[in-house]
Amino acid sequence: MCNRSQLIARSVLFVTAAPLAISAYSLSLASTSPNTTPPASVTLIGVVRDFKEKTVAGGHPDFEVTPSGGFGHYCDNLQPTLGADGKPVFKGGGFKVKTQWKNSAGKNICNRLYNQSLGDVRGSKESGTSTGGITSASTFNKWFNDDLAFNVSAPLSMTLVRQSNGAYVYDSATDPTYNNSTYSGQFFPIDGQLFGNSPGTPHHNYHFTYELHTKFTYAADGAQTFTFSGDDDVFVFINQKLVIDIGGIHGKVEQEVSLNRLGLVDGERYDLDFFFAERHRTESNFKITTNLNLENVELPTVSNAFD
Ligand SMILES: [Ca+2]
Ligand SMILES: [Ca+2]
Repeated sequence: MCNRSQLIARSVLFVTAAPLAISAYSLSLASTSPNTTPPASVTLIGVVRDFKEKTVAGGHPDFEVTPSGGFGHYCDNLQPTLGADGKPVFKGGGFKVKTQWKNSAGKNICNRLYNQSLGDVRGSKESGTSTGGITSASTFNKWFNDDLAFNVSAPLSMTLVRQSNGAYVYDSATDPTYNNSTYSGQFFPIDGQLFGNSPGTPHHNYHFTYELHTKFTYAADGAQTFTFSGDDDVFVFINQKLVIDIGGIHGKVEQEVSLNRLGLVDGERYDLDFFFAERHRTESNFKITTNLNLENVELPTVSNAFD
């Protein structure tokens, strides 16, 4: 096993942000005067888990699979509340999205948050149910939990950069690590690492998941939003409730959550738990946009990598 300092040092292998950036942000949190200039960037540390596709030895059945209903955006395959262990729980019985649920501004929203009184536009479902290529609760449980039979894990940092409008953005299309001819703006954080790259062209390490736990303080008058755009599956929980549900294997899909919909208490701190899966070559798009002041929480535990 590695000690904590070794893990921090090694995490830098995968990221553009150095731990120094984390220290700078931590210092800024200590000073909470309203006149404090917001940090120019926020670095959050999560866990990446590498998988192999279903057809190779040691492969996971949910990776590089074709869902029974075909490729596309699926919803309602998870329990609407995080499990007691802080991980999402599969329930099945979900559906493939035919047309998106939208808010009055035309932004896609999670069907669970539909509220006619807010001017939302109701979406529609394809007929029947489908899990979106998730085999079972047992296989889904491996996505975000260490299991030597299926995955290896490592810390992975992500730096959100403050924009002129005050929003923080992490976008693989513009991040210096990926905005080049090698990656073409695609999110491949573990190329040449862990299980290594998949065969074929383009030559990348596909088939991985990313898990991030962070906190923020709710401001009722802050017009706070969190938006994800990308592929494949993304699930976001705020205050343990599912608020972004972009399940399935699909091209780039965006969904936004307005914090004012969630019944939160002004000035209280809440958890935001983020879960991503890259399940199908060749694209991997990843963009977070938020005006929340996300806080880095404790260094995640990784039990498998580098032992
Ligand atoms: Ca992989
Ligand atoms: Ca993909």
